Amino acid sequence: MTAQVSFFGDLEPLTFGGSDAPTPSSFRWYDKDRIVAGKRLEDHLRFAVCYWHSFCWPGGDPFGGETFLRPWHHGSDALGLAKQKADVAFELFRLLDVPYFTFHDVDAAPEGATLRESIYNLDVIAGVFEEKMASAKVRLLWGTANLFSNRRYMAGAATNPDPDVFAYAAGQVRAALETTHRLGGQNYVLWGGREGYETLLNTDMKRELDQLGRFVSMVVEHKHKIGFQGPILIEPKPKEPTKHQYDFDVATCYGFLERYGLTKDVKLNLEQNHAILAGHSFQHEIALAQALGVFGSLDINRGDDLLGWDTDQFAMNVPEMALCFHELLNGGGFTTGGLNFDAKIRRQSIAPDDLVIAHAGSMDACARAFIAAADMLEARALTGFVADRYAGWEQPEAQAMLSGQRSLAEVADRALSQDLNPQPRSGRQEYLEALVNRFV
Ligand code: XUL
Ligand code: CO
Repeated sequence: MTAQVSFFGDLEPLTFGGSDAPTPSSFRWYDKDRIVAGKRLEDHLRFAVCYWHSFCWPGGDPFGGETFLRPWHHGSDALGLAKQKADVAFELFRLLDVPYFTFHDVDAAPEGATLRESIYNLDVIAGVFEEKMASAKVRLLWGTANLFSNRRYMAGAATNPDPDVFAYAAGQVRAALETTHRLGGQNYVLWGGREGYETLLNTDMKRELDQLGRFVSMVVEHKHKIGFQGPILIEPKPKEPTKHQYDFDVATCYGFLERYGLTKDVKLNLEQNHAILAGHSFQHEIALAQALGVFGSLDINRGDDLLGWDTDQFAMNVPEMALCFHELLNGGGFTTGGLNFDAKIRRQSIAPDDLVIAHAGSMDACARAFIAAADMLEARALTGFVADRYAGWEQPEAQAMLSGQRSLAEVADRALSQDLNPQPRSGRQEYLEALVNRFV
């Protein structure tokens, strides 16, 4: 018996079993081959399991240490433990039958004493991944570099007052981007965990934004140089760990990308609970990113309504997700992006199969929500109402106003000469809310 099989006991890969199927051995809603809105569910949802929460986080919180006691966290042979971790990771990918995974450099491979040593370790583990991927279904949705955990990054990576930290970060990102490319990654992610400030008393914000703009531009230049096809994704988050993060939300990121001429190559990786922390809904962030042409991928999770921090729980709220997926599908769905489980089990969920149950439960919730969203879209329940609400703008005179063919004076004169007296119409919010409930 191999190590990975013994970690999850005798669980078999999950299959679709219908709505009465037992948990955790079957999916109830996630029938990956079911055709929904013209495509297989698996090809729509593009699920990814993340390395950091599932295999690296030991279950600690600010008041207590590890609860999980994972065997690969205990021992002195760092590379050997990383290989053991990879065995378990690929076993979970197989059990869940997911098409993708995601990782940070330091999740996969141990940090060395020097940058050179860290890059060597990553290279070794990339070889292990390559070998495993040759006989597995799972592919890489995205890779990324952790530029926030090590104390050298406490004052930022690209935005650090020390240019040598910027250079060190470049060393990590080049290696992580090239590794992502080598493993066939579909995207490359930059989350600016420390790109922000704790206090303006010691911060030159303009300088830091210019540093960040240059850093992201260098990543884009390198991506083209090595022929990496996927987009670079930045990930909005307003706070935590820093008091204020420069990638605050979609609107702020868009302004940043515009200012530094990056909208063509850089898109956004949106996360449910980051949206909430920014004072938005996830649906809002998805809709805005699509409207601005910078939608990339989704980190799926949820926060806790009563807590104001990033709890990264598994997404289980079907009605809420149905509206998000309605937005996603109405905007054309994913291209290179997917649904990455940036989510962790609670620290009391210490049984190995809790990892399986959490992912499977959330995959089912996503599938159920997605099917509802597709039904809603097909029935044009919301889109029909919205189209009708704006129908007046399809009239030739309205189009002329919109396309710049009329001046303010011409429009004003028409309002006067035609004695316009527009009458308000009901927004019918409750009608629409009740309508949505018919689908979920
Ligand atoms: C942190 C977060 C990260 C990024 C990748 O809140 O979401 O895990 O997704 O660095
Ligand atoms: Co995330």
